[in-house]
Amino acid sequence: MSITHISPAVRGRQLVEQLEHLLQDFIRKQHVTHDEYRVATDLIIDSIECGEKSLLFDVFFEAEATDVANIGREVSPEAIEGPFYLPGAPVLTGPLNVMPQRPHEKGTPLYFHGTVRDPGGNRLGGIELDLWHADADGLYSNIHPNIPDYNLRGRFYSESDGTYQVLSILPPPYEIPKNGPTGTVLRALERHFFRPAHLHVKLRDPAGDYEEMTSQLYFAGGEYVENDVAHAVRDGLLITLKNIDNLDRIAALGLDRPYIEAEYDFTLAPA
Ligand code: MBD
Ligand code: FE
Repeated sequence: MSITHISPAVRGRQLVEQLEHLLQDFIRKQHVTHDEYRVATDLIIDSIECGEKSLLFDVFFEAEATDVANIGREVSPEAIEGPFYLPGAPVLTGPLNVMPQRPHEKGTPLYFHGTVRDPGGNRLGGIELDLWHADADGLYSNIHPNIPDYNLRGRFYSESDGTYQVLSILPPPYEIPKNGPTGTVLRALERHFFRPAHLHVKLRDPAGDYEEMTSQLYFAGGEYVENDVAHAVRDGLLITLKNIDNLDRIAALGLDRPYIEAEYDFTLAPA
């Protein structure tokens, strides 16, 4: 809100100039040598060339940018997108959507559901949910090798009563690749490499009446929730999981074993 009266061009110039001065001061004050400077630029080039995309930056800085986006925000909070979103995921068929997966996809079945509403509490049908997450080995399709394209990436729509439901598997904590440039930096800092288990989801309104948003949901009490290497967990993004072993409920979802239920309601901002 506060910066909308500045044109993007002026805003861009102000940001770049301030960052320029910040880094110039840093180099002078820290006596950064020419060799050290080149180590830094090589690291950035390597991280992109080896396919880590924005991982290096997202681990260190994306959470701050989403905190800024959430200042004064009264609808569902935004969260970091991370480096591994991919547009064009398969469109699923509801009302019980099933995420694209291999025939015997490893992992505990996950039933993720909830309701999409406007700020007045009215239920919103026809909202697209674009969901992506890691497999049981903590790997993302289209990023890590030997996984079918778009595995565990899918798009589906809220029903006319605003509800959505999708079947997938529960992802484990995510480990930042140890052998890449981002891993090298984390090792040098003596940090661990883990993010808590999470679901990424974008919501968009094909009719254009509501703002697109990017969320990321974590599981209360899970490993690394309290010490995410990307420091991105926030209260409004935590889901309490339920273990479901009732045979009727298992059968109703077409499953053959106990599953985990995760519920999260979204409120969208008018466009
Ligand atoms: C992820 O899945 C992610 O969400 C972030 C921010 C960084 C690395 C991997
Ligand atoms: Fe992720």
